[in-house]
Formats: sequence, C-alpha cells, structure tokens
Amino acid sequence: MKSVLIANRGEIALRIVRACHEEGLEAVAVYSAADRTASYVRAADRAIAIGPAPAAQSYLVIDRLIEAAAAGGADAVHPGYGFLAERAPFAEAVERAGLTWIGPPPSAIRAMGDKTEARRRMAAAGVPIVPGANAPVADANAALALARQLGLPVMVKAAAGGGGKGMRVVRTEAELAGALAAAASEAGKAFGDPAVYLEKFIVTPRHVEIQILADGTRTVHLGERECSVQRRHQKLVEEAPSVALTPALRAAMGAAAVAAGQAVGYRGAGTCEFLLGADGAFHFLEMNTRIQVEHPVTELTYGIDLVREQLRIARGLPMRVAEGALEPRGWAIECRITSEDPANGFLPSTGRIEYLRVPSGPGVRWDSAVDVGDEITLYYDSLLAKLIVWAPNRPQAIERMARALEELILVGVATNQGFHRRLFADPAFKAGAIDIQFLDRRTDLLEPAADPRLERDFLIAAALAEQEARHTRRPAVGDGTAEASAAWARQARLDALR
Ligand code: MV4
Repeated sequence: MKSVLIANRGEIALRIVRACHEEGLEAVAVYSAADRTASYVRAADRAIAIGPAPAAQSYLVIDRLIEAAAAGGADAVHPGYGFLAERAPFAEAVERAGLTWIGPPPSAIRAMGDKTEARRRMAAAGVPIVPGANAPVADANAALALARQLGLPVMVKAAAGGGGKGMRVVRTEAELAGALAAAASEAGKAFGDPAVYLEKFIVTPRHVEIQILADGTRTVHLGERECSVQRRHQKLVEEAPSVALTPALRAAMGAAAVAAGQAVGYRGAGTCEFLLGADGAFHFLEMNTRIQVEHPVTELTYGIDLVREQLRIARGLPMRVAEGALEPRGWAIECRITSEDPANGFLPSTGRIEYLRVPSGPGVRWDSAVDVGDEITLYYDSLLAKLIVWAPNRPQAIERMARALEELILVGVATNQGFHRRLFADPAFKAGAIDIQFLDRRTDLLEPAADPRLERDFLIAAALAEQEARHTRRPAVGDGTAEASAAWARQARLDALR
C-alpha cells in the first residue's frame, strides 16, 4: 500500500490525510464542486474532482470513486464515516477493482446491517441483546402476542434500520397496529425494506458504546464512550470513560463487544452500541462497522491512533496495542460544534466563515476542516468541528472544555457553541447525571435564557454606539438619488476645508 483514496470530505478526510502522512502513505482527496478549495483538499497530495455539490452525484457515486482511485494512482480506499462507509456493495466494488478496502469484510458489514440477523448472531455468541424478537413481525396478531409476552412498553424497529429511523414506542395495546404500519412505511421509504420487529422498550438508559480493534489475529476492546448527551439521535457530546462504568462492568461490556466482533469475523476498527440501564444491565443495540465521529476520545484515553491502526491492519500488519487488559488514562470529552442554530429550532444555518479563533493550549485538540472564507452550505451535514479535551480527571476535563469554549470564536454562521457553554456550567451534567433523555428534560440548555439584565445591557450598548456613530458617520453610499449624491458632495467640501 502506497497511496490511499479518501472517499469522504471535511474533518474526517483531513483526519485520514494526517494519519496517511504519519504512516508514510500518500493521500488522494476527492472533492465535489462545493469543496474545491476546502482545507482537506489542500492537505492531500493529490485531489480528484468527482462531480457537483449534491452528495448523490458525487460522494455517493461508487463508480466515480473507483475511477478517482485509478486517476489518482491510489491502491487503497478509506471510506471515513457516513456516505458509503457501511455499504457492503462499495467495499465489494473496491476489492473487485483490485484495491485494498480499509474497513471490515463486506460480510461483517452485511451481518451487522440487518438488525434481526445481527440479533440472532449476537444471541448465538452470548452477547446480551434487548429482549425481543429475532425475526421480522409476520402480522398484527403475532405482534400483539409478542408484545404481551414482553410486557409493555415495547418498541417497533425497522429490520434494515439504525440511527432512529423507522422506530416507534408502543405504550398501550391500542397503539400497536398503528405503530407497526407507521414504522413499516417509514422503513420502506428510508431503507427500501418495510420489515419491522419488536423489542422491549428500555426506559431512560445511557448510551454507552465499546470500541473494538481486530487485526485478524487478535480482537481487543478499547473501553467505552458515553454518548448519552444527544438530541433527536444526533450526539452532541461524547466522553471517555463513562461515570457509569466500574472496571468490572467495563470488562464485561468489553468482552461482549469482542465476542460480537469475533462472531462476524470482524477486522479493523468497529463499535458496539449498548443501552445501559440504571441497574447496570446492558443490552447490545447495533454495531457500527466504521470509524466513528467520536473516535478521538478513545484515542486520547488509550493513547492509540485508531486511524493509523486501521491503515496498519489493512496492510496486514499487527496492530500496535499491548497484550493484556488495557486501561483508560485520564478523561477526554468531545463537543460537536455544528452550524445549527439553537435559537432557531436547531435548523442548519448557512453563511461564510468571517472570523475563526481556534482554541488551543494544554490538552486541547481541534479536529475540523473549516477555514475563514469557507462557505457553509446545506449540501452536507452540519458538523463544523470537534473540540476535544483531555485532562487527568473528569472535573478538570470539564474545566478545560469550558475554557476552550471561551477561547473559541466563530463568526459568520450560527453555531451551537452557546449550548455547549451552558452545558459545561450545568450542575447536573457536572455530576454525570445523564441518560438518553437528558436533553428532553433540559430544554433550558438548548435555548439561551432571556436575561432581562443582558437585554438592558444590550440596549445601553446600542444607544452608546448610535450616539458615537452620529458624530463620526459619513453619509451612506446612496442608490444614486440626488439626495445621496448631494450628501457626498457636501462631505467632500467639508473634508477639503479641514
Ligand atoms: C431502543 C431504545 C429503548 N429500548 N431500543 C435509537 C437509535 C437506535 N440505534 C436504537 N435506539 C433506541 N433503541 C429499546 N429496546 C432507545 C433508543 C434510543 C436511543 C438510543 C441510543 C441513543 C439515543 C437514543 C435516543 C432515543 C432512543
């Protein structure tokens, strides 16, 4: 392997460029028309245009990417996350073209992509799954019988699903038929497969995931990431370790994740998602067969570069992970800085980045590919940057993140920075009292509180600024009307007399 095509964009593309260069590999970027001048493109050794801005015509076109690998002289493909990363047909097309796929075997992607198949394989491997069915619902009567057996509330889930689409909570028997139909219809539209199945609904769990790494000889786990702070299935903050895990629970969940990987012949970096109940019981949810957005918090607590290890494993080299049980060191937290406006219902905002001051200093990492001058559009997801900190313990990591969030200045596009600032000052968050419903209860953190004192200060500042401006302002450039021209002429005479 000498040269890697990066079939992705943005911060993860830049992250992979950096890993390639440290491994002594060349990096080939691909870019859509919207990303022609992006910093990840400039950081790569070569760059190949793959089409217009919409991802469906560029980053999602398998043939274009295979052609780009040939054009750029790449002999391997790294998919990053999102886009084609978990599409078995893409992995197969890469291998058919004689290129090295930097990811798990297509068979492992397929096994984990089908949720009922994954449940059957996990149950057989002794991985605790959520109580429920391991095959799609046949009809409404069978579903009712199963719901009674499991006990309400239950959840209807898409067999081909993941990430929250095609899911319904059912709290009463009367709701079941409607939920089945709604979930099936949504699943059909989203995944092209209307099959759904039932699970017991776990109330107020934490979302804890385990990172694994497998090199064909060994499969190891690298502890957990706590991802409970999320809104509508979008994670906003991730940390490692989790306050909810003891070393014994970490070992048990780690062993389950390793067994899950081994059951599907996994290779490379992967993540098992679990629901962790308040009682310490954990249930396998699904496996993400890719590098994840939040991988840096594991890198910082385990001292392992996951992307470099992915590259090594794909080259047939052993991973550089010590034998025996590994332990996390210190505490790492990541904030996802997105171009979403909390004051506007978290809708994606657009604009040009006018000014950017990047936080730095002790224990601070900034994974981003946005620069001053970049245009933020609606073509791609809203992640602008990942702000990651490391400190010896959780209280210090929180202090460090609060400090880094004060340093960050990003002007030109609305972001969720204010939300993060409020979160890192919040007593409940500081106490680690989080679960997947945390932000449903704490809508006060999502929107800035209207502060009457602040409003008064703003009004005074605006009045002072206006007063100052009246003494110094020059006539505005007019629209060509006589009045505006006269004002300029008057000003010119005034200037000449001074
Ligand atoms: C669940 C659940 C409760 N009980 N399954 C959401 C996305 C998909 N990966 C699975 N999800 C859930 N499955 C049972 N049986 C609650 C969720 C869930 C969730 C899980 C992880 C992180 C955030 C979440 C937010 C809402 C619901």
